Amino acid sequence: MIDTTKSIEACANYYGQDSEEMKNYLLEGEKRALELPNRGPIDIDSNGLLSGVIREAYSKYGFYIFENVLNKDELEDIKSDLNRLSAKFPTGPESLFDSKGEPAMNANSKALTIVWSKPLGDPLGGTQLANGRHQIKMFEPKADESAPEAVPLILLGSLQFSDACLRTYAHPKLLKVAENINGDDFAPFNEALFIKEPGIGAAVSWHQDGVTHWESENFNEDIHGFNFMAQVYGSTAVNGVWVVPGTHKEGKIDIKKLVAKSGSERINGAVPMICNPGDVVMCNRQLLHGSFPNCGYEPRVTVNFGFHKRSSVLGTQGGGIHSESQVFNEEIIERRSRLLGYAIEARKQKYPDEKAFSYSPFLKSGKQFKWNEEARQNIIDYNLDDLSI
Ligand SMILES: O=C(O)CCC(=O)C(=O)O
Ligand SMILES: [Fe+2]
Repeated sequence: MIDTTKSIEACANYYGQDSEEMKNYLLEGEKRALELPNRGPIDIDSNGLLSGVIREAYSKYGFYIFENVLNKDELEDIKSDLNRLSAKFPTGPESLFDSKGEPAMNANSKALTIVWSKPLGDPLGGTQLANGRHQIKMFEPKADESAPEAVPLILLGSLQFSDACLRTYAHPKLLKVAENINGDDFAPFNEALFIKEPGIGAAVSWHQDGVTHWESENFNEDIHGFNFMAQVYGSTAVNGVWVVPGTHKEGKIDIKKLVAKSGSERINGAVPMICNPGDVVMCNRQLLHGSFPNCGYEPRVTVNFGFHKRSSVLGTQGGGIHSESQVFNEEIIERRSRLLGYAIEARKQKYPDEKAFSYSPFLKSGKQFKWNEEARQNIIDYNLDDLSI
């Protein structure tokens, strides 16, 4: 586990008169997180069934930490793509050029690709962005003078920008988990990178992800799907996502009320996701979660990708957060699923000896994919079809 002693101290110091309280919150949260029985390797039996113990813990707490899923090579692969990508980030929110004056990595994108923030800011909290689901504004500590004016927080449509992320998307064990939770005809959601550099990385205010099914007569704990959160550098109390265990079963939560009851944005009972590099969290999208600005010393990059039950998206009017609101029909779901087809092929090219995941809908339709230059062109702006619910 990453030693956070120095980071907790440094982080608390940003919180002025609340610094002692922040320090205790971080320390106590870390302790309680480590006491939860919701971590371990992916355990799938010879029939392809995910262990009942894991399913129960996931259902009880709303998140489960799969340890050691991505090996060193895969992590290095992602890091090297990240380095290449960040060198080609636009110089700011309005810019189409990177720091060398060349076209930025997203210069031709029609879809939204980067969510920016001021350093250590909270760009979503208390705004109407994302359907107003981020109900409160988090404390925004003052970043160092040397910090850039704006920093990227979320990179959307990440599979078109990174082959390493595309390959991780097809990790056979993770897709097997998706199949167990959401059925063998599971559908994609969206993919993103959450980037939280030390001393500048922004907050993601407390929220629940789902937007469309809270009032559904079929409401249940899995109806808004889940996200995998793969940790490239690990994740700590200081830089990681915090969750309130069990809240995925409670319906839509009045976050303002909860914050008032807790006396501050340090919501009672919350715990951080504590991960080593290579761990992958499965997080229910209905779970109350959020992250503080990264005032510590360790970076966090999460390779995020989510999946739904087909019944949750088919025929549903999209929530309009990750894509224009439209009714998701078979055609859109099939089109959006091609990323799985390309990802599985891309992974086979890199890991020919690994047993590849086979996606049931492709078996049924006989659809075949090739990962090549043509496919690469084909996925530009694929995230315009994100199955946002
Ligand atoms: O990584 C974070 O800080 C926030 C992630 C999140 O909100 C999500 O994946 O839904
Ligand atoms: Fe979220």
